[in-house]
Amino acid sequence: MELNEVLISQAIIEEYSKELRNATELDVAVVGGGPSGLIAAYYLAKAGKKVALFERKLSIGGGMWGGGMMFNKAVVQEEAKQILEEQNIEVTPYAKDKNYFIVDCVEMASGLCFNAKKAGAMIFNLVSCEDVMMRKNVITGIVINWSPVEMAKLHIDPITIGAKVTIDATGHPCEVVRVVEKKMGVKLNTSTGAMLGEKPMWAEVGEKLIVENTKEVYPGLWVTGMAVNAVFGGPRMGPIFGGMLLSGKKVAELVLKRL
Ligand code: 48F
Repeated sequence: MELNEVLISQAIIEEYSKELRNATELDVAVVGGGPSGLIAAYYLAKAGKKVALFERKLSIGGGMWGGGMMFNKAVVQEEAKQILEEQNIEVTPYAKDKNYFIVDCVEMASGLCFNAKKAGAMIFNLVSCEDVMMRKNVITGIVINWSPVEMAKLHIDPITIGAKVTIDATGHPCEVVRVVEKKMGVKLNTSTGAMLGEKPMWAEVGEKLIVENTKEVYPGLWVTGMAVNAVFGGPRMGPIFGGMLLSGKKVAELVLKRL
């Protein structure tokens, strides 16, 4: 068979366009492809919901690849290890204390990405969420553009994705919630109505609060992962990833009840 380069180009353009067109009306738009966003997308897609995940970077995985200070191993605690095992990702007890489990970051990042896709989530890399779509008192979707457009500061209008639910899984910068607070000037579902900001390192408290505060932060907008602690004033926790996984699972369960 003689390979036809034009046909290859046509196949790519047509198939990508078809998928993006399909993603313009979603049950759930997940912004951010770190551990929490991937886990949320996995459980929602597995439950049959129409889900797409949008990630700014070329690679999916967020803060997983680099572990702690580039030592690419991470720790998870007992409560979260089953989430990884369910996805066939190996966790091994740490010799000095069997309550700490070690996971290889490359296996975790690639495994979570693979399984979210296999569960049926659409995944778009190199796409940034720059805004939300609003109706009276509710978020009804997200506004996206190519990340290179954002990086080059090109004057190009974005396009819009409709979603019954939007999940902010953007990690430390909690970018979607930030846009809502800044541009809509509304009260969020926090103790003061405002974003409270992330606190310094305290793993135990951070891991607890991240799960507790995983919730709807404004009608139509939910928050998971490190964005939770940034919005609700919880501490950071460093390279222990159990809270991220548990938060991603919790947001999926809460959203499923709502949908
Ligand atoms: O930062 P990230 O991994 O978020 P997470 O799921 O997990 C946090 C941990 O990795 C780590 C930690 C563990 O203790 O604290 O930091 O909460 O992944 C967030 C992803 O969102 C992307 C960003 O590139 C990253 O891959 N992202 C951020 N803003 C946008 C975005 C945006 N506006 N549009 C699209 N993607």
